[in-house]
Amino acid sequence: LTLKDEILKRFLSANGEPLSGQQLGEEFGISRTAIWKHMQTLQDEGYTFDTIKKKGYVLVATPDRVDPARISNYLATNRLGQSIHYFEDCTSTQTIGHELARNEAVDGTVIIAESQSKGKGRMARHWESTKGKGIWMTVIIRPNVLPHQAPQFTLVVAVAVVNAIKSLYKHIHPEIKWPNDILINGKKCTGILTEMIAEIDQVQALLIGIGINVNQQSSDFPEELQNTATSLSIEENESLDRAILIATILNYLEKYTDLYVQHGFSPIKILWEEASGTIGKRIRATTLREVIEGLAIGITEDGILEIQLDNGEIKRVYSADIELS
Ligand code: BTX
Repeated sequence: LTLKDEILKRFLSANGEPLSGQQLGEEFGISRTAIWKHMQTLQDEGYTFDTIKKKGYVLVATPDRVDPARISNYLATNRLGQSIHYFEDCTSTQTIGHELARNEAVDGTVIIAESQSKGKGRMARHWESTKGKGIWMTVIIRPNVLPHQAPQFTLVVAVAVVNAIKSLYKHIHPEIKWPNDILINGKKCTGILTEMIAEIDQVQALLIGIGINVNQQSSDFPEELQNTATSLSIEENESLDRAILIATILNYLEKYTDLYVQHGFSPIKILWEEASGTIGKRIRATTLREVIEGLAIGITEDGILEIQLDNGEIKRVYSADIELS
C-alpha cells in the first residue's frame, strides 16, 4: 500500500475516533503538512473528512470505489491481496496480470479495475465490465501444482465466490453452473476465467479472472444480456459495498486454495457439489465437437463433469457450455 492508502486505512480502522494531524505525522514519521497533502488527495478522490475542534479529523464518507486501502481493511489473509494494483480504466485485468506474473509478481497479487474496455471471457468471448458497477479482478497465485490441475482451480474459485456471496447477503441463493458460471435464479452474475503460465511439468502462475455483476440495474446491461444476466444488487434489492465482497472472496479463496494444496480435490469436490445447480439435472452440453444430452451425475476427482446418456453410457466432459434441458 502507498502512504496515502496507509493513512486512509488508519482512518477506516479508527471507527469514528478523531485523528489529529500531529498524531498521524508521528505514527507515519512525516510532517503534518505531508499528512495534510495526502488527505487533500483523498478528498479529491471523494473521501470526506469532518474536522472536530482540538481533536482532529474523522472520515465521514467514502466514494464508491474499490480502493486497495478499503479492501485491505477487511482482509484476513497472509498472501492474497497483500499486493493490490488498482486501475480506474484498463483493457483487461488478465492482460495486466500476464505482464505482472512474468515480472515476478508475488503469490496473491491482485489486479483490480473500475472498468475494462476489453474484458475477456472464455474462448475469446467479450465480458461486459460496466464502470464502477462490478468486480473486475485478476488474482495471481503460484501454487505448487502440475499444469493438468489448473482447471480444478476454476472450481476452487467458484466455491470461494459462492460462499463469500452467501456469507454476506442473506437473500441471495447463488448456484454454480459447471464449470465456471455463478447463476442466481437462472441468470448469470459471475464468470470465472482461469489462465496459466506454465512449463510442461510446472505451473509458474495461475491467473484467476473473476467478473462479478454487483451494482448494475437491468438497464445497465446491453440488450443482448438483458434476459440472461443479473447483478447481486438486483437480487438483494440494495446497493452493495464491492470492497467488502472482494476482501471476503479473497479470504475464502486463500482458505480453499490452502485446503486444496494440503488435502487435494476431495474436500473441494464436496463443497462444489453442495453449491452446484447442475448435478442431478438433465442438461445439454455443447463441446467443440458434439452436443451431449443427459443427466449430470457428478464431477470426478479431477473436476470433470460426468453425464449419463439415456442409453446408460457415461460420458466425461472436460470443457463445454451447459444448458438445463
Ligand atoms: P464465459 O465465456 O463463460 O462468458 C462470456 C459470455 O457471458 C459472453 O459471451 C456473454 O454472453 C455473457 N456475458 C458477457 N458479459 C457478461 C456479464 N457482465 N454478465 C453476465 N453475462 C455476461 C466467463 O466467460 C469468464 C469471465 C471472466 C471475466 C473476468 S473480469 C476480470 C478478468 N479480466 C478479464 O478480462 N476477464 C476476467
